Amino acid sequence: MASSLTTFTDEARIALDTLSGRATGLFSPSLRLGVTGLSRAGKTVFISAFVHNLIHGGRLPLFEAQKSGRIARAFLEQQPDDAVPRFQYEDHIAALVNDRAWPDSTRAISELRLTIEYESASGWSRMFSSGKLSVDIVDYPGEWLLDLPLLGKSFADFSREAFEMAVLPVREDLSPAWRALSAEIDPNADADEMTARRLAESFAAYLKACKLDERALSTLPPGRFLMPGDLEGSPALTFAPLAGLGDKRPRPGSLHAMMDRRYEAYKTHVVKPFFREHITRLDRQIVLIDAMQALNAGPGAMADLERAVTEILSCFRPGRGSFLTDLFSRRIDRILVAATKADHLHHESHDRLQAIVRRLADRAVARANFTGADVDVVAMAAVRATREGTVKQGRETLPVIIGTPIAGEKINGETFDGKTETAIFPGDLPENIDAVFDISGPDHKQDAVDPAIRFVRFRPPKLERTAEGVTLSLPHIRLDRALQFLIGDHLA
Ligand SMILES: Nc1nc2c(ncn2[C@@H]2O[C@H](COP(=O)(O)OP(=O)(O)OP(=O)(O)O)[C@@H](O)[C@H]2O)c(=O)[nH]1
Ligand SMILES: [Mg+2]
Repeated sequence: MASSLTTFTDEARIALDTLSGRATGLFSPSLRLGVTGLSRAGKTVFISAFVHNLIHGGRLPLFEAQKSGRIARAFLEQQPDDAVPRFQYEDHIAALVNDRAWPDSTRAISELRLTIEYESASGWSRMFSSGKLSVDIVDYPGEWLLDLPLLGKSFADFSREAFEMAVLPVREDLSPAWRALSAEIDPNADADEMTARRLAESFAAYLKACKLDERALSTLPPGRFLMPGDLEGSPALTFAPLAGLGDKRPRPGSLHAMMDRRYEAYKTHVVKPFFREHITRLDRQIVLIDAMQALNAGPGAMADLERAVTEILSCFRPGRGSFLTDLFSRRIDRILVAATKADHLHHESHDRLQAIVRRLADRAVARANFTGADVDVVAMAAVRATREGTVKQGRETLPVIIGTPIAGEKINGETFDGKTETAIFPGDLPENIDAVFDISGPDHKQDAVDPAIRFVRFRPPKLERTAEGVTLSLPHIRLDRALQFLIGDHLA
């Protein structure tokens, strides 16, 4: 099956890439870390905090090399791939630290190289190893990842699945315009650019509605329809699934033939290069998820999140017999599934959040045809925007979180101005994790889990300065645990 999906040149190129990667690895060992997550999951904030804490010697007690004082210095170096834009680290940090503002949404791929000079823990390795590790961090829009399964699907498969999904209860009312338009069009008619465009626009509008809506669905290929990057308005995106194709071969010159050809071109020129140049070369991966939002929306959204994590895992470490297996040049050996933004909860709920993510990841691993790699989970906040405190209410003492809500955020009818610090009781996660996943409940689209969880988005924290006026590194929750899992063993 693989030969139909990847040409000889692809394989030769991947093999060469791997060889040259290994050769350079001899001089300065490098580790490629992929940071994945659907939009707004916290990728850009995570990368910025990761680098900032290493460069500025942040408080990282669970990151062994730092704790034992073996890191001599960490600094940014030129990235290895000149054709990929550089991750705008300085801009993001300036926004976070000086303006207390979160970075803007990411539209395209970018990369950064962080080099760490360290002293090995064992005397034996100290004699032989350079004591230098380069970590190449790749940031990309998470939607693009959901395209990878398309590599194994024909245009007929893609069309059939798209129409099947469009009538699921959770999507039915978002897709009628596109389905009605498709029903009017005869795939066997002569190819016509305007028809192709109308169909593609209508299909893209439906996908956007699935994502924008509070339903926040994630299985929405093709990914570039949502996040076109540099392909905005390109003919490569002017295709759409067609109804009622069955097993018929397209008549040359028909709309069916044109759509089929463009779909194949999308796979060859968009999906495969992204996969080959970025995904197959990763060594490690962190999958960031915004579990808080899904928890808030109820078990239906949790099921959707679980499906997305399952799809992602099956792409990264496919089991034997998967069409993706042969494309990998390196093997991803560790994957961290991280629930971000834990600073929205009091620490008493962090363990529960972590238990929920663990359950989700365990089930995704079991469902994906997934082999080999270590999977760990963590509930964390790359940047901690809140502190904890207590508030007395009558005889009760309530655990609260204290921070500066972003201007315009509302709670109990009060609108915040973006300047005032406020104490908020965020509510607790339920003790019984099963309830979070139970979609058989009567009210699974509503806040069945805990209507009492209250969300406000906070501004980034105000950084403290030392007596000498030096700004301290960004505070976090368990970022050190994530670092230890992702790179700790390479600094042993
Ligand atoms: N309190 C808190 N908020 C966070 C944290 N990380 C992310 N956020 C919030 O989530 C938003 C999105 O974070 P980003 O890092 O931009 O998300 P992203 O995954 O890069 O999103 P795209 O670039 O749109 O794909 C931010 O604007 C913050 O409001 C965190 O550690 N703590
Ligand atoms: Mg981003």
